Amino acid sequence: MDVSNPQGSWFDGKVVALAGGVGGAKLAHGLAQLLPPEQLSIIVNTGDDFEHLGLMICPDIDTVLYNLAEVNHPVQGWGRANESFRVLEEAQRLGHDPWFLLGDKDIALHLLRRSMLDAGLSLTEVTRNLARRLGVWHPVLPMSDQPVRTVIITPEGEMPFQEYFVRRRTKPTMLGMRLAGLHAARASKSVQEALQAADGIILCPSNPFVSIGPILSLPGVREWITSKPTIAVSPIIGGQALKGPAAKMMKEQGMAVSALGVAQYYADLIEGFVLDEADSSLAAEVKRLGITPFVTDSIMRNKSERRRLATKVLQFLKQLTGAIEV
Ligand code: FO1
Repeated sequence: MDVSNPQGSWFDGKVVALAGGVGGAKLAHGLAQLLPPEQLSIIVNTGDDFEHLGLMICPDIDTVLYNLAEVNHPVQGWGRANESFRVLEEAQRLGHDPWFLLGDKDIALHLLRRSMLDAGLSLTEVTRNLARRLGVWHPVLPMSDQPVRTVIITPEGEMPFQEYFVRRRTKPTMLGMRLAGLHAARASKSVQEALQAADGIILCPSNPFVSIGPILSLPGVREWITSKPTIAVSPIIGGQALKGPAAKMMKEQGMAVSALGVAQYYADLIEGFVLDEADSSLAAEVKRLGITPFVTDSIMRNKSERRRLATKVLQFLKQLTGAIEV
């Protein structure tokens, strides 16, 4: 991975990115093309994790790992490229309902994770081990080593996140959400250390509720973030989410479905906000919130566009950290 920067450092100091889902993984990959592992840590949502077929599935961790390793599925963003489904096909033949698509290569990773968790390693240790096996050197940090599980509250009752997201394809109205296990969870030691050492924080273009929200809910995390220069990249462009149900969820929560709505949601955490060119007309309103807007093309269609957006985001963060006294 080319991390050379002949003009000097892309950023002076350490950057922490908060991510979950495909949008977050794409920007994390862009940042990892620019910053060496000592300068970039990625804190990942584990609220989507669940036990399935005896395996521990960690979709957001795996999406970040696969994207950083450049082995992700090129279209869907999650899962592996050049995947086969022999195991799932046979499980289906034996009567299993294959509502959650697990490919053979993906299952191999889940088997290794299962065996390491069973041997008593923490999720942080297991993720570090899996990252190395995939050739990923940047710290990919699960937000917590204790289980925190996102539960979506719908008119039909409560649904575990993957039940709502995959099996029900986000069809039920989201009335709210809760995080089961949060009372007994804390940010992992590695997450705490990364946040304490951070010179700048980036909230990736991930779903604010179900991807970034669980990380922010852990005790102390909001306080660390507010004490550091922080920017967010809008996951909403032109009133729509590029991927996933963020826009639908915002509407159902009674929020403005726009980049401005996201800026308002993060208003007490961020000093800077990255909006797409399609939303340049909202920049003045973002400014009125006391947040510095930065308008750029924020769509990441390929590897070089991930790197391009990451470059812009780091330049913006650098400019803001110069202006903010920490
Ligand atoms: N998303 C789907 O929409 N359908 C699936 O069958 C599916 C399987 C899957 C398997 C492994 C994995 O790591 C992710 C998977 N995802 C699937 C994506 C995942 O459920 C969501 O993208 C995240 O939880 C939302 O961030």
